[in-house]
Amino acid sequence: MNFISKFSLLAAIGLAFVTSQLSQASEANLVAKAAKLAPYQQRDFQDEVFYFVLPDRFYNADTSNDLGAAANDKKRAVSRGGFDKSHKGMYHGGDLAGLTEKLSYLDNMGVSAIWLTPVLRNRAMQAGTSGYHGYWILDFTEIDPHLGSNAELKNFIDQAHQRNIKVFFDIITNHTADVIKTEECHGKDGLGWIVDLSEGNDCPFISMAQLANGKHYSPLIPKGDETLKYPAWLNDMDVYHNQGDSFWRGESAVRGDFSGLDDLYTQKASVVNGMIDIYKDIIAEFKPDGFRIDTVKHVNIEFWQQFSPALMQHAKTQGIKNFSMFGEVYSFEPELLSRFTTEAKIPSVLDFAFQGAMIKVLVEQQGTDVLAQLFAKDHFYQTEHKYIRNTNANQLVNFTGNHDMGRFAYSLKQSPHNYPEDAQIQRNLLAHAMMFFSRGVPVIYYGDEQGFVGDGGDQASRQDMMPSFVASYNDDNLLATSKSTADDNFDTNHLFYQSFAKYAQLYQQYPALRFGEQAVVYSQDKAGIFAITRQMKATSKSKAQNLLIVFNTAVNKQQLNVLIDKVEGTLLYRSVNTDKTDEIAPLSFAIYQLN
Ligand SMILES: [Ca+2]
Ligand SMILES: [Ca+2]
Ligand SMILES: [Ca+2]
Ligand SMILES: [Ca+2]
Repeated sequence: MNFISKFSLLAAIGLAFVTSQLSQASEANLVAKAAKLAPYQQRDFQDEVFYFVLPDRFYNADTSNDLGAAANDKKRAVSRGGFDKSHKGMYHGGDLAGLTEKLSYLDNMGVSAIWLTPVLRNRAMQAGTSGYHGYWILDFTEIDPHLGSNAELKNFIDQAHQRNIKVFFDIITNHTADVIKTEECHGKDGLGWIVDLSEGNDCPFISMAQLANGKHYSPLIPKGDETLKYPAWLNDMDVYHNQGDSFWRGESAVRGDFSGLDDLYTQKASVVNGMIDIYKDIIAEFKPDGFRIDTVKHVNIEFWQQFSPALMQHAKTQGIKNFSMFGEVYSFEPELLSRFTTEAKIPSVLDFAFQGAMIKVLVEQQGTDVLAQLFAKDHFYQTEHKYIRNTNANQLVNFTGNHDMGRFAYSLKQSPHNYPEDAQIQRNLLAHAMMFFSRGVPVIYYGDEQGFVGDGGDQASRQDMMPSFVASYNDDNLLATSKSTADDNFDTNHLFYQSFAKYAQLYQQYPALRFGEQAVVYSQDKAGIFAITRQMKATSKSKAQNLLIVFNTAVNKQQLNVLIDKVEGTLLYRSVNTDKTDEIAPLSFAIYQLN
């Protein structure tokens, strides 16, 4: 964006900017504590600061459940075991009681909503690793015994609500645990592999065209596993695609098994209705505040068109007025992501495109134009739905890294720029500030607030907050601390914990940071300034507010007079002080209230 266009934009909204007249609000001028949050029942989705956590990796408050189901529990025998604290792919003992015990740690950081990885009962072991992550569900009616009981989940939600914190469940409709095998790939007993695995560990996908020509698999359930799933209709092999493993492209992305996980036939009305009933029951029993939906891209859009409105309506009948849902659509293209908030009628999605832009701008040092180009597509998300609230980009869910792709700190560590630790710290903080203060709802990935780094994605990014016994975690150099993951890492004095608490405070204090319409006022083709305004009209709850947020992604200070020559406003906060008010320090941000 060039100088003229952003100048005219600001001129058009009636701003006069005199940099020398910027008044600087001291820290003391900010309220000492975060603005008092409205009661959770009344809060909007956009009011939340999310914390995304794998309960197994958080805190172990009950060692009696570490092995999962009791040894004499015949019904749940497959949900016993898989416990090995030194193996990154096994259960580590964290549980719902542990999360409950650590609620004050989250509360004090300004977390207002917790998103848990799936907590329903899993098959404990599949192909040499365990269901510690929760994505291998067998029983959609009860909590995995490694994590606790249904009663303990209710207690956790009660305790969170008493602290005015919402709880979101991570739900799956695409697949169940891997129980179904095929004669062609696994032999008549279904217990091994009989195909050539030299090309990878999979059962080749059979396309619709091949099916039409009579080619098909002969699915089977190994002896003894016929009634493992709950509700019972899930044990019927006809409710699955049975077309072999997905190779992640074309029709296989929707109809193939996710590495053997039994892929539900989500085009069948019985499956749509069955899944709607399962999650209606979950809402009725536990009264969560919302759902994060897994593997959305791997289910046909028609499924979501029925599922999403049905659950949103049901939650309302259960008295959860502001129930919300956001989907995981693993794509970096707003064109595709937005199909799920518009056509598929899911209220929101995780903004992978925002995450990708963070990598480009703060790891790869591309120009801040990358962000302007991203936000220029925000209108794709705009829609009006009959049963769910209208959607727009303000409801997207921002994140910097996650449990599949790895942490933002890992992207920095392995960058060819060879950032020293100081630079990694500054870039990590700035990425999180952009996550909080750009349009969209922020999600802190657990452990990021303690400087966790990791060696990559998936298992390598799922470190323990409690003292870890995993050697490949414990040899990491954590950022901004002398601790390692072998230590307890609930340090409320950690720089990142303190900084995120500050960001959360600002986010809650200024409604325009949550609801303000965003306009990009300055970007450039190299690292440097990126500036946005967040403007909101007066509402019954708050006055009109117009904020200017300036980020500096460069390693040298920048002059604000490149932004505009005249601004009259008040500096509300800046992350790094400079001698002059018309400068912005390297890798820092500042928030101004415009008059
Ligand atoms: Ca435990
Ligand atoms: Ca599927
Ligand atoms: Ca399978
Ligand atoms: Ca390591």
